[in-house]
Amino acid sequence: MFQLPQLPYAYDALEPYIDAKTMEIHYGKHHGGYVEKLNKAVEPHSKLQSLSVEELLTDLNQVPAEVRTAVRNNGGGHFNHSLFWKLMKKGGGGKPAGGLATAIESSFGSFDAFKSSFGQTALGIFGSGWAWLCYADGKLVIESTPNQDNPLMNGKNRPILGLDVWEHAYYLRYQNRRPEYVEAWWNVVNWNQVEENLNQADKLASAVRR
Ligand code: MN3
Repeated sequence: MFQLPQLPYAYDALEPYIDAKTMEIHYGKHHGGYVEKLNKAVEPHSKLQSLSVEELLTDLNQVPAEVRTAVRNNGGGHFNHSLFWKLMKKGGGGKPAGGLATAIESSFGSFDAFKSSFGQTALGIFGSGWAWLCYADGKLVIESTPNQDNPLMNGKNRPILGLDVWEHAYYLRYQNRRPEYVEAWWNVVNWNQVEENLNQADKLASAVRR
């Protein structure tokens, strides 16, 4: 059975940038709903139950056709949100340091250039989706996915940072003002976690090369 992970902070921890009510509904109802529907989809398929959500998403062709869309949407939703909660923290924001700062500078020229490009990608998504910073062959790239898709579904790029731009992520406080939400979100980014994700992605990539 797939399980809703513990939220690593209180609902109001990200105030005033992300409000407590949004966090409560987003985590409990939306993410909770993806987990519930994912479990329902894999229930008749014991082979799928033994796989991790990442294993499901990286090879959707192994999923029987009649539940593939449900696994894609709800497995994606489960995976994306599990990543997303950890990418934020109370007192986050500022700038990345260490190897992550170096990787961002060498891939985008500067942190500000990265921030502006990532923000443009987030604002350019029509309807619901995600903006991602991904590790790809030793470099960092920005991409976006629609709905609850994840870069892992499309190839080898591993997401290390992601921003949920579904309206459910911001509508209560920001209504239709996605630019204000995106701008505010930088204040809660947990750069230590992003760096940890980068190191993890790098380790996996060198294991494959070996
Ligand atoms: Mn969401």
